[in-house]
Amino acid sequence: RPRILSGMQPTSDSLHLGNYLGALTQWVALQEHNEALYCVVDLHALTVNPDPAALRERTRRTAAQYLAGGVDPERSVLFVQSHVPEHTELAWLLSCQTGFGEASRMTQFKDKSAKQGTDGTTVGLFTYPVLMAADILLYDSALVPVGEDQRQHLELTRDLAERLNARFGEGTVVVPEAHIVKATAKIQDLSEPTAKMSKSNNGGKGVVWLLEDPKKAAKAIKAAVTDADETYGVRYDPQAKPGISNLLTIFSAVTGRDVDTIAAEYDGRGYGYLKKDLADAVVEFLVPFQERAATYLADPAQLDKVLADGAQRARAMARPVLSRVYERFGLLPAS
Ligand code: AQP
Repeated sequence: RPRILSGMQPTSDSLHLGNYLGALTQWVALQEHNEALYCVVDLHALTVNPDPAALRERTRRTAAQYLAGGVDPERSVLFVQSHVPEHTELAWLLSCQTGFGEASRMTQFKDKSAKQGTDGTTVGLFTYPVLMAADILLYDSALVPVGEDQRQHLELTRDLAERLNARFGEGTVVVPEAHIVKATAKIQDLSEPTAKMSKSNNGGKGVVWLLEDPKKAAKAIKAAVTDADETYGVRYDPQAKPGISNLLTIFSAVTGRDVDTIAAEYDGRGYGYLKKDLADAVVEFLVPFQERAATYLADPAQLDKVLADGAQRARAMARPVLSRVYERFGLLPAS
């Protein structure tokens, strides 16, 4: 069975609808027929210098949301990145194979460092994609389900994997593929539909948080920016109608109904009807999701047990891969 790996950063109290539709739903689908590993990438979150107590809390909250979204810890390996030290060990080897210029070209680094300035930007933010490559290559992962914003990092991972195989011999690492489901790969911000919905965007006004009061989510949907083009109407056209198209994408993803069918149903009726029914559909999804998350969060000891078990299984998979790569690099075995 092919190996799958993916993760999210515990950088906010709640994941958002973009994380859910772009990544988490794919994770759940893929765990059916693959050997899946899903981690909370807490080491990545250190790049934003979080408050320690908040990081601890958010790590558990993120894991609880994976479970609430349907990640099954019996079938998938659910763990916390820092519990498997092999991630950082492999990252060092990869950082010695990554060009400075190559890392400098990562658009996410360029965007985030431009906002933070030279002194506010850490070396950790710069090497973030190298650690991400280590996360993936450490498990011989074949497939990596992510949203569109991670495509460039995946390309870097593939380049590194090919470089290692060329330099140290075929089979040093597995070259992974990105798994990006086009329909939901980029959920846009509701108040700014040309920008992606993001944990760190726009004061959160156009973000649907999975753990927020569903009434607030409904309000954000009803206040969504729609399009001021002359061709008033409901149709899927991301170029001309980014706001409406984004609402249709979300509607389709949460109800499982086809985008064009939904568009036809609301065309000619005014945007208010579409927004109201979408708000209801999202609330209908959020309420049971939040109940499930609350159950997992009510028993942190049990949650920690699930994560400890996952870490043990992940380490057992990581060790032989790391030993193989160490050996190929010419590092002398300890015994
Ligand atoms: N808007 C989105 N639409 C579809 N997929 C998305 N993802 C994120 N935003 C969208 C996917 O969710 C996963 C989360 O990865 P992450 O925790 O590393 O966070 P990120 O990519 O940095 O996402 P955020 O939430 O938008 O945070 P910031 O504000 O820090 O950029 C990934 O698979 C991502 O593709």
